Amino acid sequence: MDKKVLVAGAGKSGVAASKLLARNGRNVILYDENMKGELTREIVLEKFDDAPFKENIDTILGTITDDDIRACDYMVISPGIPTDNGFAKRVKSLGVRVLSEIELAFMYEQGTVLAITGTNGKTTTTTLVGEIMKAHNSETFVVGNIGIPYTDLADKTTENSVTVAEISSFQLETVETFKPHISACLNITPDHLDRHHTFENYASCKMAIANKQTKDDYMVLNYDDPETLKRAKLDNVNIVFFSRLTHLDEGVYVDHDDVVIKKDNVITKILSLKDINLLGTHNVENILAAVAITYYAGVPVETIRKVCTEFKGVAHRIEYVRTVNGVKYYNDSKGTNPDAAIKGIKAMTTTTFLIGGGYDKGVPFDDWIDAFENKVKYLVLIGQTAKTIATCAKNHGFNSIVFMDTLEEAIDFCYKNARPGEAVLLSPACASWGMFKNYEQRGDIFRDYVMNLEELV
Ligand code: UMA
Repeated sequence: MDKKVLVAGAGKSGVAASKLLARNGRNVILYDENMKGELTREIVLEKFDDAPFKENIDTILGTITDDDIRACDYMVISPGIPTDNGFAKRVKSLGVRVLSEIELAFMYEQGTVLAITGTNGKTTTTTLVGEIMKAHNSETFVVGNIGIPYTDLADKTTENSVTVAEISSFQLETVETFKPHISACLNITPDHLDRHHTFENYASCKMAIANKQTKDDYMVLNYDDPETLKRAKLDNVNIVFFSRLTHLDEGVYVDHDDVVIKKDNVITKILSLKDINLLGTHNVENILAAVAITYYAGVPVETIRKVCTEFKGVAHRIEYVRTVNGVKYYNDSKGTNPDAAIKGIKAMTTTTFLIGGGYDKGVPFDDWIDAFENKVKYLVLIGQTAKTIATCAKNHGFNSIVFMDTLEEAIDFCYKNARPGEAVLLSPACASWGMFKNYEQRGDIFRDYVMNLEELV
């Protein structure tokens, strides 16, 4: 009789992996250490309510016996479970292979895979690549760390489909055969060191995305990032660089305001950065990477240009909403702390009405105020932190402050006072709680309200 498959972790990945295995005829033991004690059998079973062949899935919470582990062919590990924790080590010591959820998905993959990793910019780049690919091929799936487990859709792929996958370092710890046609590593800066222990380990997990690629494949790397540049000498795969700062001999780069590609000594203009709605140099890099990935995936330049110039960014992250009466409105509701909000204001290239304030997490606002430089015309404050932020701003010599009771009133103030060429940015530097359910709801309300503002001709 066929051995079972052990799936570790009953979160999004584990549930999707179990369903995939069950509907493809495998018997599954879904195991969760349940360290927080939040799970019960009923809670887990509910996740399988409408799953075909759910009778193929056994659930074990808390403790699992060696015999149960040995009854399994291999274990699919969820990304959140460190591969060097006690449980994973025990499984390996019992002779059971440990594979990542990505690896399982890849067993069922039939089409072309474009996989994107990196410390920052993964989600924006994956989303943009997904949009470009969808415009070119209606059979495009966007999956992975972005929030949709790859195993949710892997067995729906076909010879003609394209899977665009955002891949984290956690997911790359245990890949064996995973082989994207095009991989990308956008940048590598220290992150998740509690999990990977050293920067070198973390970097090699990221670069593992290319381990199984061959000379028929491409790896897209950031020429401007010293850590990706340093690791670019790979013999197994064709390297394609992108650069914001250097005119490359071959690759995708910025020439004045144009994004161009140079290949076999021929330079082709892809698009003008003036036509892009995304703000910030980090987003220029994301666009360059997306252009490189999709160009090498065979998408015509016109399609790449069209989608890039229409792309509004990932929701709630310096997301361009609309231009009303010559004023551009941006939703950066994801700016839920001063660090994140600093990126928001730094990305602005024009005089800005900044809407801030919200739930009080007791953090200092000094660095955020310092980042205003001379760009902020008015700071429009709402929420619990309004007074604290105002005091801090005044201490830093910034006095153009108004208080509003609601987000809608704050938008109205900006609408009435901003002049053509100026911008309005919601980037609160605070959590939304108290006024909103979460930052998504705050951003949605901002976007909806702005979409309904009247254009005065
Ligand atoms: N668990 C154990 N033992 C452990 C740790 C966890 O049994 O030692 C159990 C928990 O009790 C829980 C389950 O594992 O029930 C959770 O599994 P998980 O943490 O892997 O979470 P998923 O819901 O499967 O979500 C994962 C990714 N989470 C992590 O990598 C931590 C999601 O990325 C991803 O969107 C999703 O798969 C779909 O692919 C999130 C993330 O924070 C957004 N990613 C990191 C990042 O972006 O920086 C890497």
